[in-house]
Formats: sequence, C-alpha cells, structure tokens
Amino acid sequence: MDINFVRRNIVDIQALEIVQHINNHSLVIVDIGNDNIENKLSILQEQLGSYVYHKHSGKHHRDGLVAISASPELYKDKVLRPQNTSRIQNPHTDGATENIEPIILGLHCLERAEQGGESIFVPVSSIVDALWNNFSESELSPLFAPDACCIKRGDRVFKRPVFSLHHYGEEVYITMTQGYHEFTHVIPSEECTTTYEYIIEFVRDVRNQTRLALMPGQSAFFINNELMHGRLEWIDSPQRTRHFIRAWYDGNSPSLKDLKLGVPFKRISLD
Ligand SMILES: O=C(O)CCC(=O)C(=O)O
Ligand SMILES: [Fe+2]
Repeated sequence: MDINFVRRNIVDIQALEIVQHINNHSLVIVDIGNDNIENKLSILQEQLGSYVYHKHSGKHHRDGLVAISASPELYKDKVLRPQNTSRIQNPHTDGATENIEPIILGLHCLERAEQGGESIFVPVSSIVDALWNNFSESELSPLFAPDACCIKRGDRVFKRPVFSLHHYGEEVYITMTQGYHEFTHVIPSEECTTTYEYIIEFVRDVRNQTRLALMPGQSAFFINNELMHGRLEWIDSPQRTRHFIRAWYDGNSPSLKDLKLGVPFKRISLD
C-alpha cells in the first residue's frame, strides 16, 4: 500500500508542507486541534484552493464545510443522507453528482464514535494495477467513456466516466471519477458491468484497504480522485457522538499549479 502518513503537530507543520505531501500523492494527517477549526480550514484555502460549495454546508456556516454526524441535533429534517447516518460508506470519490468536483478533501475529526467509524482508504493506483492485471485493453476502454455509468441520485440522473485521462505533455495520468456510493444508484453500461463490479468488490475487500481511526483534533487531507475514501459504521454514546467536518477545496492555488492530477497511466494506450 503506497500511502504515506505524515503525523505532525500543527505547531510545526506549515500549510505548504501539506501541499508538498499532496503533491507527492500522500495521505496527510495533521493534528490541527479543534479550537477555531472553521478558521483553520478556511485559511488553508490559500494553499489548497477555494472551497467547493455544497448545499449542506450551512451547518458549519461556510460554503465548503459539511458536518458529518448522526446526531438528531444537526440534521433535524429526518431525511437520510450520507452526512447524517452512522451506516457504512464504502470507498468512493466525492462530488460525482456535483457541477464542480472537489480536488482536495479534508476530513476533520471533532469527535470520534464510541465504537467504529474508522476511516477507510483505497489508492486508485492499486485499483488500476489490479485491473491491468486482470483485464484486457478492450475490456477496460469502456470505463473511460463519458457515459460509462448512469448515476441516479434522488430524481437526478447523470452520465459519468469511471476513469479519466489527464495529459501533461508526454505524460498521461489517470483519475477515478466515479466510485461506488451507498446513496447513489450507479448503473454501469453493459460493456462496463464486469469491470465495474470487479472494482466494487476490490475496494470493499479489507485486504485492499487501509483503515485508521482519526482522533479528535486530527485532519486527513488527500486528493479526491486519487485516493478513494469511506468509513465504517459506528455507534454513538452520550459521551462520544461522532462528529466530523468534511472540507472540499478546488485545488486552484499558486502552490498547486504544478500538481499532476492522477496516477501514472501505463501499459495500455487509448485514443
Ligand atoms: O464519515 C466519514 O468519515 C466520511 C464521510 C464521507 O465520506 C462523506 O460524507 O462523503
Ligand atoms: Fe465522501
């Protein structure tokens, strides 16, 4: 598993250091503390790019921040959403049904659960390697089609590719644009059914996952389309009610201008 962990105190970590590690395709975990958390996450926009708006961001009064909590205090309308249920979320990418996909994600742990709720990570590079090893070029190319998947969320329907290619001169990189999500109904095209089901099985297999428990005050930062994320189901108690803040950044900042999105593309060539 090619995830690097960086555990440093906010006192000696510079925001630029987060950027460096993001540039190196790492999962960055920092002890940022819970004091003034909305301010700290907001200041990071200078390095990680502006917040990407989400319609449920009102709970933290900032456009790009969404509260993740099953507490009835936070989401009072009883609508079941990924943000307010303690059920499992298998590895996915965020924002596949938004106009703008977030490039960089921050997951901040304000409070952990009494039991469970550990974070799950699966590098896209490991999925790509497994696919290259098990399928032929002609079986894989449909995953890049703009209509590889039909996504239904509520009464909205979207067509999305599963993978995208990014060209940087001679170099080609690959990102995942659509991962499995419990709250979205994804129907792969006929040509993608076998490979898409393989991906879902792969990312759900604990042997392919890194699981870790973020502690209160810790934030994890990573690139949305390079590292799939999820979390295990959890149980709250009156003493410990899990509460995370999710931050979406657009990656558009001077310090990230050289960021090559994606994992190196190899072996097969697609026109
Ligand atoms: O609860 C978590 O740790 C992650 C939640 C998540 O992935 C999401 O809301 O998109
Ligand atoms: Fe997510």
